Amino acid sequence: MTQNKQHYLLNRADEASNLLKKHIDQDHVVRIISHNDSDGISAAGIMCNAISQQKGKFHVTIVPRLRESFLKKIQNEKYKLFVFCDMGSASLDSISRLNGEVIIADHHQTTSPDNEEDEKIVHINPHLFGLDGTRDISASGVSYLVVRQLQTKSLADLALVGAYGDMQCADNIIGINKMIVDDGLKAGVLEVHDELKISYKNEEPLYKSLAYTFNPALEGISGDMEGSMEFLERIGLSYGIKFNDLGDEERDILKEALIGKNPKIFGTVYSIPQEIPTLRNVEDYSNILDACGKNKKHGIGLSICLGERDDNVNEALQFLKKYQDNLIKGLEWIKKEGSISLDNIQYIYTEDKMRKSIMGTLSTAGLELQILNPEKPVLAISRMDNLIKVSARTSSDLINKGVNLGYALGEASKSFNGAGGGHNIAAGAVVPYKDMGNFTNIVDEIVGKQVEKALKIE
Ligand SMILES: [Mn+2]
Repeated sequence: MTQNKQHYLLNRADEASNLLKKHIDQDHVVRIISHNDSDGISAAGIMCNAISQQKGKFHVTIVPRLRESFLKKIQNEKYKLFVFCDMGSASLDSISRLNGEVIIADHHQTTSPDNEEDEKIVHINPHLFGLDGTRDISASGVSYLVVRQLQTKSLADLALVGAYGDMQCADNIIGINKMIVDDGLKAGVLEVHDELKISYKNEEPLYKSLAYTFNPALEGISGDMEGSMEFLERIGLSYGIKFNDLGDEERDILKEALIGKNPKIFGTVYSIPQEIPTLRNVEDYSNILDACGKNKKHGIGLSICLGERDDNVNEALQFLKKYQDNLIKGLEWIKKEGSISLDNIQYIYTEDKMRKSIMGTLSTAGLELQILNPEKPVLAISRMDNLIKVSARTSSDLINKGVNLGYALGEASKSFNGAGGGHNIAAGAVVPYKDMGNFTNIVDEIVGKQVEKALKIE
C-alpha cells in the first residue's frame, strides 16, 4: 500500500521534473519562491544547484510566509515557470492566476483536492497521496524528487539537511526520507555512523557543545552552561577542550555518563564527507541554515547551499551564536515564568522582540526538557501590533492520542478571519490580538475533542 502511494508521489515528481527540464532547455529563467527556514532554504538550494548543474538560470526569493500581497505582486512577472518550495499547497487559487506554468513542491497538510485538471500546475505534496508530510518527507525531499533525474552530482545530502530542519530525523528515518538517505549513501555524498549526537563538535569547547545539544535534550545540561560545566567536572573531564580533541578513554567516560542521562544521545549520525568540518554534520548544517533564516539573512544560507563558503560560513556562525544565546535566555525565561495552563493545552506569551523569533523552538525544547508540561500541547504566542502569531508544538505521544495541531489551529483561526494550519506536530496561526483569549479557548476545546474522539475509536 505504502509502496503504491510512494509510487504515485514519485510519478508526480517526474512530471515536475520534465516540466523543469523543458524550461531549462528553452533557456527560461526559473522563478523560485521558498520558505525562510532550514527546510525551505535547503529546498531552494536543491532546485538552484540542479538548475546550475543543467546550465540553467534561476531567480530566487525567500519569504517567511506566502502572503496574498506577494502572490498579487508576482502576477505581473513574466516568468514562464514558477517553482514554490515548502509552501503553495494552501494558495492554489492565487497561484493558478500566475502567468507561467507552476511546480508546487510542498509538504504541509492540505485540504485542497488534488488539482490534476489544472494543466498549468504540477502539485506535489505527500498528503495528496496519503503519505505523511511530517515524517515521510520534507519540502527539501520533495524538491529532491523533482531534480532526482536531472542532477549530475547527488543533492541527497541537502535533502537530508532540510529533513533535519523540519525535525523528521529525531527518531528513525522512515518513508521516502529513507529512500533519499539510501540515494545519498550510494552516491557517496552521505555517510552514517553510530556516535554521540553532540552539536558542533568541531566548533565549540565541550561544555558549550553539550549545552547547545537539544536533539535529544539532556536534562540539566541542554541550554544550561553552568549545568553542563558541573556535569563535566563531576565526571572528571576538562570542559574547555573540544570533543574532537578528547582521547579514546575520555570519550568512553563521556559516552557512558551521557547515556546514563538519556540513552538517545548515542545513535545514528549522518555526515557529508566532502564538506568542510563546520558543515560536515548534517544536523549542524541544518541548524546553521536555520540561524541564517531566523536572522533574516537567508541569502547567506542559500549561498552556503550553493557552495559559496568562507565569509558566508563565518557570518552564519555568528548568527548561530546569537541564536543559541537567545535560546538559552529564552529557556531561562520559561523556567522562571512557566506556562499558562488550560484544560487540554498550555500557552506562553511574549512581546519581547528577540524572543519572538524563537518561540516555536522554545516550546519544542521546553517540552523535551520537561520545563513545560509534556502532557499538553504548547501554543507559543507572540504579539505583532494588533495581531498575534501563534506557533504550536506537541509531542509524538500526544499525536498518538489524537492531537492534530494543524487542523486545530486551522479550524480555530477561521472563527476570527485569521489564517492557520500546518502539521499535526507543529502548526501556526495568525489572529487578531483582541481575540487571543477566545482563540486559545477554542483551540483548547478542539484539542480536547480530538483526544476524546481518539479514545472512543480505541
Ligand atoms: Mn518544511
